[in-house]
Amino acid sequence: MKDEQQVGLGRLGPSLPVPRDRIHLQKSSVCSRSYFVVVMVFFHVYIINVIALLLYVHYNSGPGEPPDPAAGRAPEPDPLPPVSHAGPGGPLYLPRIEGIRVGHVQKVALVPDKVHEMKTLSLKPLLFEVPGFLTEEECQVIVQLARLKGLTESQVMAPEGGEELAEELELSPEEIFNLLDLNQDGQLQLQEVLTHSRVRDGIWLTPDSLREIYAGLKADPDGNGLLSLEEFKRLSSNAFQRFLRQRGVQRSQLVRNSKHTWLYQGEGAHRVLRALRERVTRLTRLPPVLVELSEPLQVVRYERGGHYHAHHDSGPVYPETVCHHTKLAANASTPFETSCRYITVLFYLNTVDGGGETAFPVADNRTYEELSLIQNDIDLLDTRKNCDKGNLRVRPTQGTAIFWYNYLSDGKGWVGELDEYSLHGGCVVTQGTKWVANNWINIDPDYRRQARFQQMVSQQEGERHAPNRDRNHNPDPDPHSGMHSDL
Ligand SMILES: [Ca+2]
Ligand SMILES: [Ca+2]
Repeated sequence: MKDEQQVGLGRLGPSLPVPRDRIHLQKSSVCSRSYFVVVMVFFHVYIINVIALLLYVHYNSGPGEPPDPAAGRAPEPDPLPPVSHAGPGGPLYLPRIEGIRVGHVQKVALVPDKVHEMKTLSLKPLLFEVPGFLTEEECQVIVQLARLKGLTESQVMAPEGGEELAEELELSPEEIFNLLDLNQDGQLQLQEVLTHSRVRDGIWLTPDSLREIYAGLKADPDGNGLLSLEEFKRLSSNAFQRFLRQRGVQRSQLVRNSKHTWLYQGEGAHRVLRALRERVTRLTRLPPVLVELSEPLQVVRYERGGHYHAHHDSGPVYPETVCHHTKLAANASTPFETSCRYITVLFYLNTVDGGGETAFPVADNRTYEELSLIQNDIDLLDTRKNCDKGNLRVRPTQGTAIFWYNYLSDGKGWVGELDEYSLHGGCVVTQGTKWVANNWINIDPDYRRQARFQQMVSQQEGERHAPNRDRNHNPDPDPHSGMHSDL
């Protein structure tokens, strides 16, 4: 057979006429026939493969669309996938949407009569944009409902007790100094002090205001712009914030300057709010129970001059960290409490006349270093001053939704570490008003705690047999606004 093939191959030269082939085939009829059979089998298999591939591409990219070269790697979802694949008691697995690459567009079925396009904006964090997620009418309904409910200031004017965490942990001044001294050179640089001051909502410190505080408090007598341990120990725990408060604070000097309210989305809620939650479930492809047990919709209004400096929507996960939503199931008391917001879905309810972009200052950066966020007095977290210097900005367009993962995967289908690249903020609104809404999907990185929490809720439901479970479960959604977490 091998010889026969070689002979055959030798005869494939273009100069040789076809009739000679036939003559040769007739000469050794047994081998030639089997050769012919093998060739025909391969030919058929090849044709079947090609047809199968064409059918696959056709059904995966929809009618009238060129086949996507990435289609093989990222299969598109079925049209309107079913919205139930795990009950409160069943095993949970968190599907994660693939970003493929920045600019990649995939089609998603979210509502019966429309196909949406979902574009990858960054991979770190995994961030997507879906234009036309909400209709103009739906946006207007949500704004009206928020107005009816009434909005309150997102941050109180002069917050007190910014240092209770350190007190609760009973840290000595030396221990606090060591925590702040990120580069461990025995001195506190401006960046190190600023980085720390952002842990909780307070007055936003800038390099300039910090120098002013040092001068006012005579905190840096040797005038080198650094705080030594000795200099640091002479300051009281919340000296900076107290100094600024005494001088008087404007809203623009706070971490955020906006008003917000919460809208319940469960049974009995306005049909637009319920439809929105259903759509978010389809969009995120998460088990519906996780979306249903998450925070209500937060609606935020930024007036002209409003902003929200860059922050993470969720806190880092330490072994002691508990989530707000599973606190009761955790059965533990700890000062480390966070919102555990696995995904943020942000909806633009109007097109803003000027400014108001959502900034992701370190999106797709090669590295993430806390200290390098403030360099040469340029603070990338400052959305009043430096929005134009970050890596990515999204313009607010009515009806568009963007969403991103605040946590990485643990590689086993559950929540991993906080994704530090998910740092984001609202740039200052220079013209008009900005209306946005947020849906946060709360998931406990501790799988067993999440499971226990869901079990508790379903037991409660069984006992009360009440149709309005979200009201029972979330009697007061405002505790969620406690941390530096609301957009
Ligand atoms: Ca230092
Ligand atoms: Ca000094």
